[in-house]
Amino acid sequence: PRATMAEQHTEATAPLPPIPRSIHDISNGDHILGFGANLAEDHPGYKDTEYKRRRSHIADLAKSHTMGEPIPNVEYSAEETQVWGHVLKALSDLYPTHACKEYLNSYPHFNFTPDRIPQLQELSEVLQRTTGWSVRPVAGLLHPRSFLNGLAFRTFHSTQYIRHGSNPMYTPEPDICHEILGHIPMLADRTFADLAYIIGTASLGVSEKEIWHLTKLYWYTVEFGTVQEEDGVKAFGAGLLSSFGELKHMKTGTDGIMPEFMELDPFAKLPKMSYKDGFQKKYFLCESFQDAVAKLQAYSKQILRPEVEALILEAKRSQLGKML
Ligand code: HBI
Ligand code: FE
Repeated sequence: PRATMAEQHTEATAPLPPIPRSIHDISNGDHILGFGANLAEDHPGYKDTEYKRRRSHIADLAKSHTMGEPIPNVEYSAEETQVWGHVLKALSDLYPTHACKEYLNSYPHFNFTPDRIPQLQELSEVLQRTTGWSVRPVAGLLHPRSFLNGLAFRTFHSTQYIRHGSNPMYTPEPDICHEILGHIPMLADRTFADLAYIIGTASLGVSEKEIWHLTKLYWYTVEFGTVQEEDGVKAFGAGLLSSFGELKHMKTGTDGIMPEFMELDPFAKLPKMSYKDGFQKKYFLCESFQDAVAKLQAYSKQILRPEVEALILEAKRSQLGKML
């Protein structure tokens, strides 16, 4: 097939996409990738019509939400709550020894209990009080550009459905256990929230190639980041904090093989991400969040468009206004 005019542009000459000015410029419904409600054959819920119906119902709720309005509650069933309880109990045994200090500090703000799945609205309210972040419901895996752009407006797009009950310790995609236990407590920490915000602002209006690099930076920090503490390596990435198996793998390895820990260099070419084939083989190890923030800031400075820099300054000024 003949290339269209647009396709003939090289990466260098392709026009950059428009810069979103507010969260309202970012759609939470147009760009759902991955499973959505149409589960693939290898998804644990593939053959379960009832589960699929439930998924579409929750997806429709998310699509109907308007930013600024309360997030609709989901009435979770006893079976769904049981899955949550199972995951919470297993993970909370590991947190004291495997999770970073910042996570352990924020965790009590949320009063998680095994007998009730928290509602996104109440979690969003806690974040608003602690770091000024908000949660926005989304139907599934959001396009990386929209997802990263959301972080620039201190908004975390969160799924609201739960994994299939046949295998409570496994999910091939983000679900409410991953979002609530992995991401939300970290976003209540100021320095971590800054780290996510920096990746977000760096993503505004940049090329596809840059989005891909930022996706990897996000993956190796927000999803699978580790940090050195006095008594060992601790997890801060949500992919770790929401996976019983992977948390143990990070600390003690699997079948006698320890994962590798590497220093984060945002300017370097980053290793390929592995989604499906088991645990990560390499983790990035940060000296501290402050150090990771400084590194990401240096990188972001190099790629920020001048219009975005102006936008950030403006946002800082209006925030300062609010605090004074
Ligand atoms: N969408 N709903 C949702 N949740 C995520 O955690 C998520 C996403 N889209 C992309 C994404 N994460 C990352 O893998 C990066 O592409 C930013
Ligand atoms: Fe995630």
